[in-house]
This record gives sequence, structure tokens and C-alpha cells, in this order.
Amino acid sequence: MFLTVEGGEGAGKSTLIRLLAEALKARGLTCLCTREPGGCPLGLQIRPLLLQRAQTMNNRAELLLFLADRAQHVAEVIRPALERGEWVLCDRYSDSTIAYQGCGRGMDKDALQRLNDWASGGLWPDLTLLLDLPAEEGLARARARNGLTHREESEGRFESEALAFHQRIRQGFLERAARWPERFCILDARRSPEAVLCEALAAIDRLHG
Ligand code: Z5A
Repeated sequence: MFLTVEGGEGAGKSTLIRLLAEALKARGLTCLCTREPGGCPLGLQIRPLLLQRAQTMNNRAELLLFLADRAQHVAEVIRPALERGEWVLCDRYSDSTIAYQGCGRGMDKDALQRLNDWASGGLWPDLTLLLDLPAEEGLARARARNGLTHREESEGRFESEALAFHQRIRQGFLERAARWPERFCILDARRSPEAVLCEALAAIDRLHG
């Protein structure tokens, strides 16, 4: 089972993945938790290039780095885990590319869909949990968290984008969820982490029995 968690900045993706993994492990399932960018050794080298605030980058170069990270991550981590019969829980995946590079940066979304297909060898998730939250609230949460962890200096390149950028991304995710309702489940990320987890488990049970 390949499950992705998507949403804007600070929506609670890492929190949900951690809680989901605990709940699924308690059911006796083997789960691999991973993320993009940076879910494999090559990706760990790519991640700071993409996220460092001081890095300036052409949109195409940015896209190709995300796709390079994905190609290696799928080949080295995700597919082998799925072949071993494990559950893979991935914090961001191809839908983020369409939302950020497509709706955020204005690149051609159909071309991005094809490039994602190519980079991942056609691997799309069985289920995508979309944590939906007004962009202002997500950014406020992320900034509060970053203030505590000193993360801002090292990984603030996307956070420093204008509010309108983050609002386009939210719309982009919602449009994708409307287009593929059988794959997406939209979760109200304003609810407590426990309430969000309950909804996520219900969506998994509906799909998996
Ligand atoms: N990106 C891209 O452009 N193209 C791509 O193809 C891919 C990615 C794959 C990766 O950033 C950036 O790369 C991302 C998109 C871009 N940039 N942005 N924006 P990242 O991996 O460093 O960060 P992120 O993915 O945006 O996630 P995040 O900021 O770490 O947030 P999160 O994982 O969604 O949230 P969290 O850490 O679980 O929670 C944030 C805070 O809120 C924290 O203090 C929690 O305790 C709190 N929280 C969590 N849940 C709740 C609830 N339910 N209520 C209240 N408070 C909560």
C-alpha cells in the first residue's frame, strides 16, 4: 500500500505520518515512513539545494532537482519496500510538484504530469491524504515551529514566498483532489491531530477493508 500525505506548509503532514505509523504498527503492519525531498542518500544531498533560503534557482532547475530526488527515491526506497509488502507512508510526492511547480511557479501542469510519470516510472499512490488548511494558518504554524527549532535559516526558501503563492498551492491541491476523488481524501487540518488521525484511518479502512 502506497500512501502519500500532501498539503501546504505547516498543515501537519509530519505529525499525521508519525501518528499513522504508530496506529498501523499497532495493527501489526510494517510501515516505512519517508519524505520528499530527501528520502534517500542522494535526496539528502539534493534537499538543502532546494530548501536553503539563500539559494537562487531557475524554475526548470528547481523542477529537475525535485524529479531527480523522486526518481532515485522511488527506485531505491519506495518500490523495494512495496515489493517487500510493506506500507509506504510518504510525506509529499508527485502531487506537490504539480501544486508547487505548476500552480505556484506557473509551469505547464500537463507537462509536469507526464514528467512525474516518467521520473517515478508510473508509480502513483493508492491513497493520498490531503491536509487542507487556509494558507495563513499553515504558515503561522510552520513559523511558530521554526522559531522553536531554528529551522528557518536552513530551510526557508518556500516559506519566504508571498501568501498568494501559498494560496495558489492550496487551490492546486484541491483541484487535483476534485479530479481524482477515488485516490484523494481531503482532511480538515484545522481539527486536532487526533481527530485528523481518526479521519485518516477511516479513509484507509474504506480503501483497504
Ligand atoms: N516541494 C516542491 O516544491 N515540489 C515537490 O515536488 C516537493 C516539495 C516534493 C519541502 O518542505 C518543500 O518542498 C515544501 C514544498 C516543496 N515547501 N513548502 N512550503 P519541507 O519538507 O521542509 O516542509 P513541508 O513539507 O512544507 O512541511 P512542514 O513545514 O514540515 O510542515 P508539516 O509537516 O505539514 O507540519 P508539522 O511539522 O506536522 O506541523 C507543523 C506545526 O503545527 C508543528 O508545530 C505541529 O506541532 C503543529 N500541528 C500539527 N498538526 C496540528 C494540528 N492538527 N493542529 C494544530 N497544530 C498542529
